[in-house]
Amino acid sequence: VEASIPEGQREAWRKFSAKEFTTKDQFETEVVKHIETTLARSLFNCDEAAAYAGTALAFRDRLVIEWNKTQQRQTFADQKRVYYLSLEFLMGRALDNAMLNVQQKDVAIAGLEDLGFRMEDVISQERDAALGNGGLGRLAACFLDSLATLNYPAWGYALRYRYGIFRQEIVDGYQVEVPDYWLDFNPWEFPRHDVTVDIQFYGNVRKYMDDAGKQMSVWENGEIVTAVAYDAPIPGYGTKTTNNLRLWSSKASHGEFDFTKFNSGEYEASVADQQRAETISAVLYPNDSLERGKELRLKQQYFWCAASLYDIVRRFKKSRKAWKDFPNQVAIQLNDTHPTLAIPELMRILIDNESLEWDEAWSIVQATFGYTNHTVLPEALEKWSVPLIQHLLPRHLQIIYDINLQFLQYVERNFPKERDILGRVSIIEESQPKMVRMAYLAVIGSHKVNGVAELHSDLIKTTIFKDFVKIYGPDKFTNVTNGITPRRWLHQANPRLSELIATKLGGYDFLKDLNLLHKLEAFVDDKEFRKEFQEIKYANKVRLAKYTKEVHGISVNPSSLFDIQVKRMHEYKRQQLNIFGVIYRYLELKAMSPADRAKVQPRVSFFGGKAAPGYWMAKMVIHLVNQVGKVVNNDKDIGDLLKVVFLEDYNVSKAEMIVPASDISEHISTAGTEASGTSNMKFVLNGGLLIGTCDGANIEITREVGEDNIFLFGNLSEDVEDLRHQHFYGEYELEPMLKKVFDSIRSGTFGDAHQFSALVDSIVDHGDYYLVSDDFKSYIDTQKLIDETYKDQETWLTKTITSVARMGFFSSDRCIDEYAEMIWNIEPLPPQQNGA
Ligand code: GPK
Repeated sequence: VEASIPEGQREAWRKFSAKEFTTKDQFETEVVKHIETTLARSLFNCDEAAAYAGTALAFRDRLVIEWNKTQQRQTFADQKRVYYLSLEFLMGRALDNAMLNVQQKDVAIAGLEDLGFRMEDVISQERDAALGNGGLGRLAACFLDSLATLNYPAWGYALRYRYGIFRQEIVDGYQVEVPDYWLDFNPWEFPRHDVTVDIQFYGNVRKYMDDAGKQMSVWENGEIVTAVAYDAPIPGYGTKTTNNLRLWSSKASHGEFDFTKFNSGEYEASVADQQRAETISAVLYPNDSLERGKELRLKQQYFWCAASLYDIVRRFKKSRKAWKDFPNQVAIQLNDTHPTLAIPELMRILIDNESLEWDEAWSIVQATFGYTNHTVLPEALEKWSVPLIQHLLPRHLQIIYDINLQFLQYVERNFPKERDILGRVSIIEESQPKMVRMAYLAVIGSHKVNGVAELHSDLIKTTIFKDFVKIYGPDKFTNVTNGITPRRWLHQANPRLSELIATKLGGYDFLKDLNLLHKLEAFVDDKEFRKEFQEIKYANKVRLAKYTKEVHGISVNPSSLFDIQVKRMHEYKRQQLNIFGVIYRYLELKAMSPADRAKVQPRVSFFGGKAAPGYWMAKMVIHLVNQVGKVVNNDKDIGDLLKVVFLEDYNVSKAEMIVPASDISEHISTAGTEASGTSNMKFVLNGGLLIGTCDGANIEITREVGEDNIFLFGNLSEDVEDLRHQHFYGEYELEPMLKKVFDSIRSGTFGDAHQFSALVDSIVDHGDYYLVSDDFKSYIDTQKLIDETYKDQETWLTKTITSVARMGFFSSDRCIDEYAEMIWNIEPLPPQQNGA
């Protein structure tokens, strides 16, 4: 029900409508008002947490004003919108981002100082919104920033997890998982108790004839869980466009308690029902690139897809347009296969509820959806068992079978001579039990499928989706190389560097048009600029060194070469290669004379990242890093020549401190396994160089910055299969340098060798699937080259500055423009000059 104010009263509304602060005094008025009234605190009772809350609420009010206007404007313009469906949005902190995007941080710094607080301390009070695992979730967050900045009408849809990704504690060198209860105080979300959707599970399908005598199906008698919307404003940078991120929370359909049960004395049963419903949105699954087929996960996926689609369809129906116009109003992007159930769900809505014919419904569905693939790792490809789907979503299983039937008939007509193709491309895998292959359903139900970097997009066409390229032709498949938002990953994370660049380029336009960075190349020989650039890097290293001392009790010298590998712990990302390299370095140092040691480039090896709670091998690597650190950091022979630090609980806000402090960062996945990587882009943009394999976006980074400005090593993806084959037949020898490392582990140098045997054995005895041995020598040689290069600081500096200047391509703005043009077919809607 629309409830607008009558014409006669609107004048008064406009007169009294909320205004945005623009001055320091107005800002302080807002902060104090919120602290005194919203929080019911006073100047005698105001700590940093309260100062944070007051500041956040002041900025929240600002965002809300533009957010409301943006939604009105977009509704009025009635043009096509994009809906980004992602189970993960790794947003990090919101306050700093809001202040910078509305360009009022300076006002707030001055205001807070006046009130007795330092901005840095206030910002650090905020907990990360950590609704994601790693790259996939952070990409979604960068995309929201770019969509708003570029004025695209866009909504994100996700789940409002009560617990985000677990917090990682390191106890005795082992990872311990601690729950992340982030909702205690979250001023950035708005509960919409009036926006609810009832979602059905289980039940049965009944067939009936409609009035016109047509065979229809209806899904009924299921269990109902209610989805409640929570909205968060997403401000663009330097624009008034403020988009919406809608998170669904689950609750029992009958409210707090089932009163019938409650009143009849079944108090516990009534509470249990409520808790079961709330479980759906309770936790983020902490697996990165791994699927485990749990019923609750499937429930989450359907709950979220069904609520989001209901919402999207409801919005479309208000426009009273014909169904064939749906794809002209709505683009839905599937971030990986997690939201693939949206495909059969939209079919169900169109056929069962709206009585469309199959073919018409199907062409609407295909024109609406796009699918982004983020990995070729087999263990990450989602499959759900047919009996599970049958039980939970009986109507959807029928629809999936019908989609499959139509598809296989099409394939059979077009490839009559190919006997095996039907079994290979069928959505249903004929295993025991049968499985639904979600990636195939996503490909079949979408008009475009994209990979996330050039190599990866080529690989999906020749491996997992090879048959589909033959069936649909190559045009259905495309590449959109990932990007990062320069607002958070340059301006916010590295304000001094951003400012230095702005003084050289005559303003901050580069934050909206990152290709402008190329003009920095003109300053590569500018003495003053070089000096400042280097000073900023040093200051960022000092900040990380201070943190390392305070939090981990390890002293590191900021003049050392800072070598950083931060990302989820995973065998394919090969943190084990890195730590084996560190051990090799340590053994070499130990064997040197003091005179030779004096010539060595000092280095600090930083590691950071979470392991999925059930991923034993990844946890073992964390433990090994900590054990090596314990030995190396306390070895008097070594001193500052080598330090090893495991940074606990790596997350977005820590990345903002860590990334700008690197000299070299490691992106060393087995070639062909890392779809893109995005932290690689962040490190280079902040004046660090990379050591990496020819994998993912490393290849495109090399093309942009030039081969001289990156340290590549290792086997190429086209050779990986052969090498694995050789391992399998035992036709290879362990790299002798690596054998030395293993000998030292086995001799107990880093504690009881037994605890690392599975790790060593996976390489020595079990085929070395990730080719650690094959790449080891090349890795060590390249690290030596890095040491040599770093000694010539002027050369190093030239490389880093040149690289920064050449990173324009990797803005997520470029990326979003490509999606908008090639996949979504949407146009921006800039706010008008008059403010409307
Ligand atoms: C890929 F398949 C997955 C996954 O489940 N989670 C995840 O973070 C990552 N990813 C890739 O591993 C990265 O290479 C890539 O840059 C990122 O997705 C974004 O595309």
